[in-house]
Amino acid sequence: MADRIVAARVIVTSPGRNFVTLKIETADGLSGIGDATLNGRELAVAAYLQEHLVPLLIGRDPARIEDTWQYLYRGAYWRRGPVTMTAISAVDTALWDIKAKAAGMPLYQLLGGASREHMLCYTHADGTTIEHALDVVDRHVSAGYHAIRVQAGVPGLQRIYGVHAPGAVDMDALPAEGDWDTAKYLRFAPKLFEAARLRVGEDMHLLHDTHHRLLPNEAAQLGKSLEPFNLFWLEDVTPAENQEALRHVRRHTTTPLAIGEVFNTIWDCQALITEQLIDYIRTAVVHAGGITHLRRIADLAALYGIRTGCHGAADLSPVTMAAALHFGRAIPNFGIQEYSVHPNEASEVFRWDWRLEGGYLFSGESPGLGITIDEAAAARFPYRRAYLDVNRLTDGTLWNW
Ligand code: KDG
Ligand code: MG
Repeated sequence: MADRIVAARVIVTSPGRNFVTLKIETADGLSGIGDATLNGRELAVAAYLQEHLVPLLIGRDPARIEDTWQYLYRGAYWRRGPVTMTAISAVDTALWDIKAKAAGMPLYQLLGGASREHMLCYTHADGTTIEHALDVVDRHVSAGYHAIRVQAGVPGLQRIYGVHAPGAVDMDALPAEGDWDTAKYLRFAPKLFEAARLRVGEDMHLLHDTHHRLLPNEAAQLGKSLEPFNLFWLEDVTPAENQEALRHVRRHTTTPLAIGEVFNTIWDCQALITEQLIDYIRTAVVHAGGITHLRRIADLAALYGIRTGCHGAADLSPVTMAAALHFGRAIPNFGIQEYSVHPNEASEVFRWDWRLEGGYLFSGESPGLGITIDEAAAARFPYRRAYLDVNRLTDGTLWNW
């Protein structure tokens, strides 16, 4: 008789920052976990899972991953959206974990086996000034990284997300407000990258994130002005609810473009991919429907010479990183993996077998995803509300963050 799901639990914990994890257990005594963290809206996904998906999971055959995905996606009637898709991602990831454990294989083997032994990754160098950012760059170079995302404070602006409070998560506070002036930024960014390129030489990969703050023509100007500094990619130059906006950017610059950390489904990037408007797709296991749906996106991207660059900020839990590394190891069109160190306390709650070595990420070899959650340790770090920032133009207009 086929195995059955007998229990599914939502674990909300805050070891340095909030993480939501779904754990599924089977009658055969196997268990699997999936990340369900939607930064700043964590409890919405926890409730969606607890109230709506857990009752549907009990009694299902854990081996029927595709059928379960379709059941939860089509069966909701209300398609797509970050809350729904993050919840589906958690179920999907946990079921792949179980299937790989049942097979006695690390997940990448089930996905077709290794296409590579290690994954190129990039980490963040954030500074309040160019010199400050370059000091952080120097530290990353010494640590062996081959690719670095560089962000710096723009003179005249008081508070820019990720730059003026690097690494800090302000628990229990209302959203912090950043300020933004596009003209100042467009004048400043080439200076930052001229200095960064001079500092690191030709071989180091440099990346930059514009965090959706530009209009399409401003994005085109930025791409053009950064061409002399040979960026690996320029990320989220403009919001992409309107995918066609990227046509204008693409026509005017050869700087490689990456987009997609906020996308939830293949439909969000269909035109970007099929019209070859981007070079890297940033969708992540946790927010874009799990391994099952991310593979569909990556396969479509592969047809058009577009590679992956999965979102990997520290608010995506170590469970997502484990899944991303098995995924990245197997697919033919892996590009790069974002890597941001998790808070120290996270390693008290999660134990994983992936590792960083010599500036590359390695997936583990234990069966499944290679990560477990210690529920007693998780209980020592109760949830605390924490919002993402908001952003305003200097005249007070609420702007893209
Ligand atoms: O929760 C939002 C963060 O993950 C995001 O702001 C980080 O832009 C980001 C990136 O590229 O890692
Ligand atoms: Mg980003």
